[in-house]
Amino acid sequence: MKQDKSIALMKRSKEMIPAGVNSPVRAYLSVGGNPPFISKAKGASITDVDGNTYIDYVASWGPMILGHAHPKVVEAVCAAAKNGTSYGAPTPLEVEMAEEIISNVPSMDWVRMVSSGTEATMSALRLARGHTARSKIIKFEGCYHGHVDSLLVKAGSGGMTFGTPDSAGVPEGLARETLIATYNDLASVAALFETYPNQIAAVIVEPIAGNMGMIPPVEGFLEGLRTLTKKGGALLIFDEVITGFRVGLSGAQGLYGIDPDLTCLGKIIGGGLPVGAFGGKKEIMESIAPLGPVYQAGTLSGNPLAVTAGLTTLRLLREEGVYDALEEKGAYLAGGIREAFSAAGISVQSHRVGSMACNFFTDQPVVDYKSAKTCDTELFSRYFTGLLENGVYIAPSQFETGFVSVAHTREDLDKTIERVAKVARKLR
Ligand code: HOZ
Repeated sequence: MKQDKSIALMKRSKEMIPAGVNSPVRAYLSVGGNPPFISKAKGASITDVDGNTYIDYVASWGPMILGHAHPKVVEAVCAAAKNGTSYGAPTPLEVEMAEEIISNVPSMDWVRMVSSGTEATMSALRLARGHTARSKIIKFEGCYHGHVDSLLVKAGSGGMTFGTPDSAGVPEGLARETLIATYNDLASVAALFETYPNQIAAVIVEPIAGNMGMIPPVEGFLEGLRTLTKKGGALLIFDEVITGFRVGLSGAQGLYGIDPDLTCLGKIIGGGLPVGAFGGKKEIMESIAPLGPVYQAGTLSGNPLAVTAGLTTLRLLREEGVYDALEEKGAYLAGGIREAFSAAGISVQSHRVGSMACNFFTDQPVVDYKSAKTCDTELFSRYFTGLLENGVYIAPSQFETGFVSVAHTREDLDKTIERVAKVARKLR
């Protein structure tokens, strides 16, 4: 694989940008090698500056559910840009976006747009604390909710990949307010409610964990969280930044039939532009400024370009059969990959919900952080490098999720399965 231009760019970049990248996992430190610098993407393919083209399952870490540069999204964004790119004032587009979100996600009576998933979780936490007048929160080991101080405790994603789940720079006093429970283990949550009565403002959870690899909730886990939070007077916050509009129009909460108090969204609702949103029950959202005492604001919130890309995406997702097709493609690919691993005699735990999937290189069932950590990350690195060299682009970490898009064709999926089989045979 030719990489001269990417290597030269990395060299230049490292002179100015920490590790040459603007987000840690992109540096490829855990898998080795030089990250390809991307110059363009179209449909299910992504192309680097050296002219290598890959079948893409990163999908910009989730947003590109329609594939890259969808003609209708591109056209809408170009048209919107001609009317100006930011006003810092209300726009009709934001009203349409709020209607679109609320009509699809029944637990959200009200919503506010922000500019990233991190901003959404940060604001939802502050709101939960302000609304309940309590300061402690419960999060799950290995869940990642953006790089919010209170949430960078036992965090997944880059924290897990690089062995730094507790970030330096988070004041001890703040970290103490973050209580850690075990994903898929209700007893660990119940114990915290017992130890800290009337002190817990909220439980925040990825209803399908997507940042310690992809781990679905076990039966009864989310229902149990709903019961425990109600009983403990705490809010239940669903971080659906990854799962929102990914596993269905009403996200994981629709899939599993749960009614959280607050929901955080991002990724897909921005159609590939920077966006986030948080929302939920009206009586809680009324605490937000200027109606209530919880302050939250943003110069680029509701940005017309981002909202246009998001709205166009959401409307296309509403078309008949989109999620059935995603389910079908996800199942076909996961089935083919499972067979390829089995034929090669490699033990993996294959997880999939709709178009989200992950293969853990371990023979143990993976249900939480501890079991995810049993993976052979060295083997994953060899797998990753093999796929990259064979034109398949997956996330450069065992602890991330892969995404299939509307744009992946049967031919793309077959090619992928073939290449996985080839790489898997060499892993033994
Ligand atoms: N935290 C993101 C994955 N869960 C990575 C984002 C990026 O590097 O673009």
